[in-house]
Amino acid sequence: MNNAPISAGARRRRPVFLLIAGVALVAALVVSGWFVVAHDRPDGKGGDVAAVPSIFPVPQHARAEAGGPVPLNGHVYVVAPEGTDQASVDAVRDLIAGAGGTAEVVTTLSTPRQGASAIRVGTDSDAALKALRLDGDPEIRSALERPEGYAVATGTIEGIPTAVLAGRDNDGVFHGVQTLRQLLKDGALAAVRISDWPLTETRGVIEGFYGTPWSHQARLDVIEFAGRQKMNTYIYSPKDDPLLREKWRDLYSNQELGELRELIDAAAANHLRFSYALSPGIDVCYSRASDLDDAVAKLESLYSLGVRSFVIPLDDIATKVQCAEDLREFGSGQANLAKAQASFLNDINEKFISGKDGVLPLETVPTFYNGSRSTPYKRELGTALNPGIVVQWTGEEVVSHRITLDSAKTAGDSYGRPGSPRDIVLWDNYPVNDYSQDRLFLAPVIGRDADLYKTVRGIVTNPMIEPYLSLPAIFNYADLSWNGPAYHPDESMNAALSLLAGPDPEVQAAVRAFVDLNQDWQDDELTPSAPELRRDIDQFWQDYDAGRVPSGGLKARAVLLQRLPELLPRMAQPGFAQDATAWVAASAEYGHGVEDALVMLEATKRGDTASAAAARKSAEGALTTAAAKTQPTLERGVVTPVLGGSELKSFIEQALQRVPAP
Ligand code: LOG
Repeated sequence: MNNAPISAGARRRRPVFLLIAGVALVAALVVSGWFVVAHDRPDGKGGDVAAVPSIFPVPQHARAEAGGPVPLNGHVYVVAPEGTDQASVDAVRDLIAGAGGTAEVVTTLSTPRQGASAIRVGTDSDAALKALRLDGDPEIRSALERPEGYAVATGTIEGIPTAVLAGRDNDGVFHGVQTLRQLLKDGALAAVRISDWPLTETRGVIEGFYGTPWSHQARLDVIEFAGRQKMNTYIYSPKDDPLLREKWRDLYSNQELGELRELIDAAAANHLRFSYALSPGIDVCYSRASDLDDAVAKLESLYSLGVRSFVIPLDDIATKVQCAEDLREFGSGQANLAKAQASFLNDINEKFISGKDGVLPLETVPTFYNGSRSTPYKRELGTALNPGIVVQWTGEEVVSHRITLDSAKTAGDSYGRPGSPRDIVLWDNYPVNDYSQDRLFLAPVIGRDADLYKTVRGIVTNPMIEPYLSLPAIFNYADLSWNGPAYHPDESMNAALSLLAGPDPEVQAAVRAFVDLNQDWQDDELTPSAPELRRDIDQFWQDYDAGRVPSGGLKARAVLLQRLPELLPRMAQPGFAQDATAWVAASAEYGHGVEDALVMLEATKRGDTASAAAARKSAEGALTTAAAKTQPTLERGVVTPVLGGSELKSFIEQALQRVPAP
């Protein structure tokens, strides 16, 4: 895979197969708590903060209003002028139905019936805001001046309780609906005044990993989830889809085009841009006219399906030009590779992107896509590449544990021209697990500077091979990229897990116990492995060694883990449990083993050697069963699911060592 500069030790657990593949390549080529004390309020002014429901991503400004809530469980007018975004109107309707009310969609409303309420939705809300005497509100004005901005305000208009949802544009309206959803409780919308907008232009998911690509259904589900969290981008770039890389020149069959169209339409309905990433670098000849034509033809086929955003990733390819023509035209060496790539990308930009209406700036992933310091490659690319082309960058490392504003700024300079930094989108390699497919990364996203938005154009997350297990991190990235300064990893993760688990407290507890086991991100000290479990284990040994009756925490956890296979499928998002099947089964098996170990220790203390021996046998059996290879992978066959730092396994082994074998 990557033969670009992966610094040694950057990814300690990166399996050998990926490195081998790389070498081969070179050679060949919340729901969340209601009324939980609120969020950051940059304004820091008045209002009953405690009464604002938690909203994720955290809005720029949110305050409670004095007027009462807006009931949605009776007759509710949805006042949506002609041309109002249909997806938003539909979502508002669903919201009202969910609250037990009846929606009546109208384009204007002057004499509402008494006892009804209204939601006024649209991009032209001056009159409605004026009726609430908010047309001069500076925060609302700010929101409505910014792309994707929106405001939500409640009060009384024409004598009935009304919520105004004003969008700067249709995206803003749609984001506002997602906020409304979180304002709903007991059939009514909380009385609030919210002014909100995103701090970064591009916020999304890049399906950019090696291994089994996501299913069509998973993509549709992730797109919907991302839209609800106010993301705006899904980049289609699975490494193991042959038509994107190995067979990049081939055009899609009609059936494939049909599926792609469905994704593109779903993205549009959820206010995400579907961004198509064509990776010709494996065997492209940068100076060959027919290769340029083939690339453009492929992009055209996607354009005609409605795609308006394109990426040409050149990561994980040979670090030198490969064909005789290129060698003649550009010469060998890394700087010359940059020259060749810039020439090819500039041509695509000129021939395809710039002539088309409504197409977003072309993006690329350089072959040397990490590190911020200037190098001959970066300098050449920075100078030669059209300044309008955006560069995706992964931080100082391929998988970067920390990403700072300074480093992102330096990268912008290094990939740009003197005095004119390049626009950078952060391709963030978390929670991707293609280099460690036996593990899950379920810790919150940490270690990214809150003010990255000051320099990066956007942030996209490269997720795990397991789509539904990636949703918690996607939720975090939505929060981080919308409003970095208000992003709190634990609060965001807590809200994400509540949303995915649904309301059942037993299921909530099960999800959290499972997530606790999968915190460890490459030994990062900010994601300590299984913190809750370790607390229980430490407590147990303290009690045990002091001759006290154990407090029971570890036993209760072991019992809960055994119930995971039954509890997790009851989550609001059952795909999470489905994706986690192998890890859940291992957790349950270890749960058995821990309980057996506890029985064994206790029986030994009592001098009941027969019971101790039976429990030992059972614990040993659990260790064997849990070590079974049960998780299928694309390139490595079936692997043993690993849980964090193997704390459960270590506990059982330690217990077995403490008790003399019969
Ligand atoms: C690949 C990516 C892969 C990731 C993590 C980039 C730009 N490219 O080393 O497809 O998922 O590492 O293994 C990569 O990150 N190359």
